Amino acid sequence: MQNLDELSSEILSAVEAADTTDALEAVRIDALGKKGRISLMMRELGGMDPEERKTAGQTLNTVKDTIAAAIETRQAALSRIALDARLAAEAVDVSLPSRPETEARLHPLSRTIEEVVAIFAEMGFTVAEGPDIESDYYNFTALNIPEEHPARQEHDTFYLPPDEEGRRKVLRTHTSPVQIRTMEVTEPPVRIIVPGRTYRSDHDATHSPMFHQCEGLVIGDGIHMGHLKGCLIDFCRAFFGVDDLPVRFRPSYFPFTEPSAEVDIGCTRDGGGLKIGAGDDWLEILGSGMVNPRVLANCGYDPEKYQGFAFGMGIERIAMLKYGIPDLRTFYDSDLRWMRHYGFLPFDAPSIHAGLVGGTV
Ligand code: 2U9
Repeated sequence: MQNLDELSSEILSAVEAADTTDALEAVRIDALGKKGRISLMMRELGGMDPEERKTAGQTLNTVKDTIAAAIETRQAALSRIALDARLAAEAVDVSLPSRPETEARLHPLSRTIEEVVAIFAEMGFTVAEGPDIESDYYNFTALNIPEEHPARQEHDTFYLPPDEEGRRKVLRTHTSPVQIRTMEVTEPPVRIIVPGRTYRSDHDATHSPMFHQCEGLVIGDGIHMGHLKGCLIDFCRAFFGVDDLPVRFRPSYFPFTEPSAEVDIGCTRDGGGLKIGAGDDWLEILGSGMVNPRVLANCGYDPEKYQGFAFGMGIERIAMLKYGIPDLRTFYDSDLRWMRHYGFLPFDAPSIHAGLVGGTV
């Protein structure tokens, strides 16, 4: 078996020397393939006498197993080497500075929502979201807008086809259902703002069938109109960047709030253009009010124990006023020239500390 020892070490050296998967496969075929050198020796066992065949067979099998194991080990090593080479070739230097983005723009509506969120976040509000498709209960009934109430027609609701039981879902006409859903699952205190898409069947220069609102809700023990006024005066001044902006609260009516107030800011229209923050004219910005006790009770809150205030604003409207965008319909045109004019650089995030005012470029 001297020959076999030599053959075995020759093959094992060839295994070690194989530096590609293909070379290794060639060594395997040469040794263990159908016509391989070890396989041919296996065949020769047939011509031996039984005793000799037994010893030679055992030795050959051991050699064969050793070679097979060596091939497997080498294959694993080659795979590891190949993977290391690939990882090195595909390595990304994560410490490189990002490429300055020159083409992309943030839509003024996204920017305005970011600004509103930043201001209220500073006051301790968190953002809540909910479904665009709502049940009649969450969009109307829970908000003290009963069946046959004129508000249901005023809102020009988009209704979906009725289900088997005749119930019609609606595209939410305001984000208020999210506040109802939040109250149902939260114990006071509550301090949320709810930005999102809303839908009403209305289309002209100042109305779009889909538009964006941001509503807010504060519930707690002893919340009163003074909290509402302080919160919304601070918001208006931060949003328009005018520290002494005049803010006026004008009595109004909403079924979900009592008492209710519309919020105006001081402006002037002298000389044709609109200037916010000075003059003797007023501009409506927000609706607001103390949450109607019936709405609190609908959500399982005891109105004797908890009070709250709520408010709502149209995002398109405040964006148009702040950024001088004259026509609401242009928001949805996907016009790249318009985006280059009114859009914002994507990395230019608004913050209270930076004064919120980012430059248009
Ligand atoms: C709950 C209780 C009260 C949300 C409110 C307004 C007043 C309001 C309009 C502004 C312009 C809608 O986009 S707009 O047309 N909104 O005037 N919204 S109070 O009151 C709520 C909401 C939820 C549970």
